[in-house]
Amino acid sequence: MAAVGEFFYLVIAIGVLLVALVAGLVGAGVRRSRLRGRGGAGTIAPPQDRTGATAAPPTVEPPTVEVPPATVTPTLERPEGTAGRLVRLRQRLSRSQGTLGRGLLALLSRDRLDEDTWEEIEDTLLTADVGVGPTQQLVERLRTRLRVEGSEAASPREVLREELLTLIDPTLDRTLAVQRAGGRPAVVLVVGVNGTGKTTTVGKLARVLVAEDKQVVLGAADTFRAAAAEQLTTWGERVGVDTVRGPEGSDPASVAFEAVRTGIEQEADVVLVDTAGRLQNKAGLMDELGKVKRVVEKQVPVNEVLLVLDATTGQNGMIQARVFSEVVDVTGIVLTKLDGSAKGGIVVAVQRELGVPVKLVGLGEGADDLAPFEPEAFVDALLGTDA
Ligand SMILES: Nc1nc2c(ncn2[C@@H]2O[C@H](COP(=O)(O)OP(=O)(O)OP(=O)(O)O)[C@@H](O)[C@H]2O)c(=O)[nH]1
Ligand SMILES: [Mg+2]
Repeated sequence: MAAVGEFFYLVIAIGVLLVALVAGLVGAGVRRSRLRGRGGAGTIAPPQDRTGATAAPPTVEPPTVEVPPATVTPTLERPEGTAGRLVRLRQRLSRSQGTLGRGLLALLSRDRLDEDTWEEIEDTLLTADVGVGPTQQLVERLRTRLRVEGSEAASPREVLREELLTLIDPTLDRTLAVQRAGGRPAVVLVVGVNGTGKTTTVGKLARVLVAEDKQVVLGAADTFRAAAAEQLTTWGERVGVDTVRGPEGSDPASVAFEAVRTGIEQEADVVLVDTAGRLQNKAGLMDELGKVKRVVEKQVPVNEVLLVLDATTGQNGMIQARVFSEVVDVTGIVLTKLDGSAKGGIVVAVQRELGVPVKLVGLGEGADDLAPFEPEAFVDALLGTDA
């Protein structure tokens, strides 16, 4: 009986051992799978890169950027078409620039073109900010033509018109790169010193594009002031265009990136990116604009970099133009406030300086007071209507 009893205890002991072993194994398994569950997401997922360099689209969404839903209100405005805008604005142009054209014409129409007269012609051109080089070139050509052609010459108005046109160069390509390419939107970066009219230009340009039935997205990459994004959003809302924005002080490059991502998603034709002008020094400017461009180009090439210059700032504007062109590859110039300046000669000077055409001109604070720059219409406005 004792042996049976011992055997019975042995069986119980083995049973207890087996149960303990099984329980231990299961526990370890659970712990292992828990560990896997906790550590997996953090170690396998790609690094969270706000710029999206390596991440797949669903993981790059920067949490700080707000994309408002499309705001289609019944009060949408119908912007004016581009054709004939400069014609409508011609009167405004001739009011501001007429002194230059009419002054030159009066001088050239004198019976005797003596040295004093030629000097006066030079002064008139320099006062209108045409710049020293182009002024000398124009005077030289006018003198030669009037001397060589003599009485055979066309009227002074004709000669002046032709020579001014040559100076402005009608052969330059002034079209804006705003076509979708490779199934992706065109990207336009708008840069310039503060107060020159960048935000206004982005707003007006959005209207020009909407009038051409283009689908537009705006990016408020001026994050210095909340008011800047607000200003741009208001422009967009008026014509049913979405504005992508971030909180005040957020990274401009990530707002620009998000705007382009939204543009791709919405299959937009164009993404217009407004930037800040309030930068303390050139190094800061270089860093910020360079970064915005680089980050955007991880998705789509930047087709157009428009430099906005205030025509009333004269030589200062020229200095700004130089600084910006060293920082980014400017592809076009927008000359604003031509309605408030008699210094339209800056068109010539800035084109010479940068080797880049003036593509758009701002002629007032009205929503549709932005026009494609047309050399012929500009010169005609300068010289006033028919002789
Ligand atoms: N008369 C006139 N005023 C203009 C023109 N373009 C812009 N403005 C005015 O210039 C002022 C400044 O324009 P903004 O578009 O805010 O300038 P900004 O470059 O965005 O300025 P920051 O955001 O401070 O860098 C506004 O009062 C505009 O109405 C123009 O072609 N003619
Ligand atoms: Mg602005």
